[in-house]
Amino acid sequence: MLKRCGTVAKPRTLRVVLISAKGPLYRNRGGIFGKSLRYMPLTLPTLASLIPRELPIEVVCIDEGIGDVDLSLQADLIGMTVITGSAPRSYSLAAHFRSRGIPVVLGGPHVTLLPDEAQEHADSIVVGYAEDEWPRLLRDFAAGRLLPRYVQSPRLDLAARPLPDRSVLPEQRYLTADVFEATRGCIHNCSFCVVPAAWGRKPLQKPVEDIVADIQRRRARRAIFVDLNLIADKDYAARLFEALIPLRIQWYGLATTLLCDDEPLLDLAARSGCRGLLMGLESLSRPSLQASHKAFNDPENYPRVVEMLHRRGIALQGCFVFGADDETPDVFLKTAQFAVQWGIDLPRFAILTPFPGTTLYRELDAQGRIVTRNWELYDGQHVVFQPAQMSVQELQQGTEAAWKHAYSWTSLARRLRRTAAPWPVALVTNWGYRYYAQHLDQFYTCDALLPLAGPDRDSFAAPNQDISHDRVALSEEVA
Ligand code: B12
Ligand code: SF4
Repeated sequence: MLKRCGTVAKPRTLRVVLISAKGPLYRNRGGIFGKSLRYMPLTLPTLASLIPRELPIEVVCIDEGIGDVDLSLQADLIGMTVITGSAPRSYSLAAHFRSRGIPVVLGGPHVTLLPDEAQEHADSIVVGYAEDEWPRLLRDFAAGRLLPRYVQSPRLDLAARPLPDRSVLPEQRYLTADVFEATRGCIHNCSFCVVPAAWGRKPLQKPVEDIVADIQRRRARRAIFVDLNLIADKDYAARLFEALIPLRIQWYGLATTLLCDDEPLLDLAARSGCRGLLMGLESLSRPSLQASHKAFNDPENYPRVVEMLHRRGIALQGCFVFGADDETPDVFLKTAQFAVQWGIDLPRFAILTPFPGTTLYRELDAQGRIVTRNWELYDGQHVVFQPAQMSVQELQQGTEAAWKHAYSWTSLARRLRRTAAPWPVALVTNWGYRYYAQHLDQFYTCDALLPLAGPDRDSFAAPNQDISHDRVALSEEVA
C-alpha cells in the first residue's frame, strides 16, 4: 500500500466506497414518495465517521435510494450495508465488484443474523455493531492482512465515539438530515423482532451530551430518533428528555405502549418536544400478543394510550401486524375499524414477516410453513409463510383491505377530527398514506417516521414499472 514518490515512500490514498443497496422498488426513488421525502439514513454517515484518521482514506458513500451505483466505479475496497430485503441486490453487486477484483465487506442487520450466508458473498464481513470492528478492519486492510470475519465484542460501548459524518451524503437530496440515534437494542424479546435476535437484549446508549451536541451542531429544530425503543431504559430516557428541554426542538421517535404506564416520563417526553411516536400495537388479540412475547401490550388499554398521547399533543403512528396463528379473515376490518374509532393518527398495517434469525422464523421453519426464501420479499408487505387460519392470498388481500378502510374518505374524516397533529401535517400525511393505500400493489411501504415530520406533497413518485419478477408473480397470484 505504499507509493514511491522520489525517494520518500508516501502512503497511497485508499478509496473506500460505502453502498446502501436497495431492492428494485426503492432504487433511486423514495419508496411510495418522491426521493425528496426521505430522511438521511444514519448507517453510512456513522461508518464514515469511524474511519481512523491516521489512515489515508478517501470515502465515497452511495445510497441507492437516491442515486445509482456506477458499476464501473473505482475503489480499493467496497463496504455494503445489508438488511434482509436488500440482501439479493447487495450480493449481486458484491459479485460484480469482486469479479472486477475489488474486495467487498458486508455488514448490517442481515449479515449479523446470517453471517455464514453473507460470508459466501464477501471477502470480509462484520457481525454486529461496527464501532470497534470497522476501524480494526480498515487498519488490517491498509496493512494488507484483511481477515474474513470481524465480530463485535460483547463489551462494546458507545461512549466517546465520533458524531455521524452527514457530509458524506448529499443533504439536499433528503427531506431532512436531522436524524439522530441515542440508543441501540431493546430489553424486550418479541419473537418476530430482529433487534433481540441480531444484537441481544442489552441496550447500548450514547452519552446524552453527545446527542445534545449533535443536535446543537446541526441547529436542528425538528429531530427524528431512529431508536427502535427510545424508552427501553427509562432512566436513560428521562435523562435524555430532560436534556432536550432547553433545546426547544420538536422530535419524533419510536417507543412502546409502556410509556403510557409511566405518566411522569410521558410528561417529560411531551415537555422535551415529543410531537409524534410510532408504537407497535401489533394486535387486538391478547393470545396473539402473548404468543409473540409482547404481552406487555394490552389491547384494552389502547384507547387510553391514544387519549394520553393526544392530551399531550403527541400524534400516534400505530402499527398493526397481520398473520398471527389465532387470526381469521375477520381480523382485518375489525382492526382497521378499531384504529378509526379510537382516532389513531396514522394507522399502519404490515404482514407478519419471519426475518431469518428470529424466533418466529425458527418456529415457522420447524413447522414447514416458510413458503419462500427469496429475501427480497422479506419486507413486511409480502406473505412469505403459510398462515394458520387463512390462505396466503387472504392475508395479502386482507392487509390491503385494512389500509383501504383506514384511509377511506369517511375514516379519514373521523380520524382527523381527533388528531393531535397540527392540521396541515395531519392532512398531508393522511393524504400521503391514502395515496399509498390506493396503490398498494405498486409500492413498498417504508417511511416509518417521515409522515410525522411533515412531507412535501409535490414529491410523490409516479407508479414504478420496474418491478421484480417475484413481485409480479405474487401480485398476479393475489389478483
Ligand atoms: C432508519 C431505518 C429505516 C429507514 C432508512 C433505512 C436505512 N438504510 O437507513 C427507512 C424508513 C427507509 C427504512 C426502511 C425499511 N426498513 Co428500516 N430501519 C431503520 C432503523 C430504524 C434505523 C437504521 C439506522 O439508521 N440505524 C443506525 C445505524 C448506525 O445502525 P446500523 O444500520 O445497524 O449500522 C451499524 C451496524 O449494523 C453496522 N453496519 C451496518 N451496515 C454495515 C456495513 C458495513 C460494511 C459494516 C462494516 C458495518 C455495518 O455498523 C453500524 C454501526 O455499528 C432500523 C432499526 C435500527 N434501529 O437499527 C430499521 C431496520 C434496519 N429496518 C428494517 C426493515 C425491515 C425495513 C423495511 C423493509 C420496512 C418496510 N416494511 O418497508 C424497509 C426496507 C428499506 C429498503 N428496502 O431499503 C429492519 C431490518 C430487518 C432485516 N432483517 O432486514 C430494521 C432492523 C428494523 C427492524 N427491527 O425490523 N428503515
Ligand atoms: S419492543 Fe419493539 S424493538 Fe423491542 S423487541 Fe419488541 S418489537 Fe423489538
